[in-house]
Amino acid sequence: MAGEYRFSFGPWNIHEGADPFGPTVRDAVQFGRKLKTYKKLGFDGVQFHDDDAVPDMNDLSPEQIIKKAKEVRKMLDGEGLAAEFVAPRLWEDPRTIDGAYTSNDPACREYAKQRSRRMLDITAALDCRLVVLWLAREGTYIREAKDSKVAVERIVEAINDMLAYNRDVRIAIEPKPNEPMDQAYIPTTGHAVALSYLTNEPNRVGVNIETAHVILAGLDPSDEIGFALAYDKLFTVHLNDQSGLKFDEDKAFGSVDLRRAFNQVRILDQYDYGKGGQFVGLDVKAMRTQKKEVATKHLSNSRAIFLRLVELVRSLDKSKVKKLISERDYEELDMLIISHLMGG
Ligand code: XUL
Ligand code: MN
Repeated sequence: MAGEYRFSFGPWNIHEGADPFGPTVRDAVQFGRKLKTYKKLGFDGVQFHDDDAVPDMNDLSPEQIIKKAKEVRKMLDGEGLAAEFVAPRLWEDPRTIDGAYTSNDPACREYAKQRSRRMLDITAALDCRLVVLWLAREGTYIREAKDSKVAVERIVEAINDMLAYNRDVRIAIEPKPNEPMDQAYIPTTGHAVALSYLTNEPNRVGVNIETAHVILAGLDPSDEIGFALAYDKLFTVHLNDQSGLKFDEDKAFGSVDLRRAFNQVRILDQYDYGKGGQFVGLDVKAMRTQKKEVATKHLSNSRAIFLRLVELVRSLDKSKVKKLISERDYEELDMLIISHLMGG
């Protein structure tokens, strides 16, 4: 059963434990050493930010960037790994303080455009066909700071530029309602799907649904997945968990609400997620309290929980479910699911 799904995570998921109120608590793990842990933990795909692949890329020429990315590609080959996606890191540079594609400053918007093109060069050099676009600072702290109609048009323009620049990629927008901004312009799956139809090639633009982001928007992750599937827009997922409406926690998958995780696995499995080559992507953080030697358990545990839930999804008595639905006995259906999750 385990072989039916392929899993991925990003190198940022093995991290030093800094948070907004405290410094790092674990030594940094060098990129090459991180790559060596993937297979051991049961993962086949690597998610990249552009500068995870090519650090300090702003100081390099386009040719140097491509050369470095090709070296990373060789490292991946050596480990038997694939690059699942590349995402432009558009939230750390001083030129992205007020947003990237939606910045009010034309010079900053130009920086974002050029950086996105370099990201696409890296994507090609890694032999990768998927881009993830987390629109981190494309929003506002106060509504009056930007024009929301113009902002959407600028995001569309930026996506069109990327679609034209690298014709091999598809772009998965990763919606998030807030953090770091007070209010993001593309907060939900529905916004991302609608935006795709404003672009020049809607069939090349879809979504990456992250559990925690959906919960922060007050929505249900499995329903958001269903919405994206109905539009054939589910290009990838970022599974994790989240305890209520607070900062983005990126907890291990299923660790807060097992039933909510079960329902995400249920809809993915029901509609053959992964059969088209999609990875089960995780975006999870180790607790800050975790010691270095055991700071990858959040990854292996999330994967194990996903696979245990696949078994539970498949062993659920479908005819009983059908019967209870036809009788409209949802109290009994509720009990059936809870009993099943509790071991029968
Ligand atoms: C931020 C987030 C990002 C994206 C990739 O909340 O989830 O790490 O997944 O840029
Ligand atoms: Mn994410």
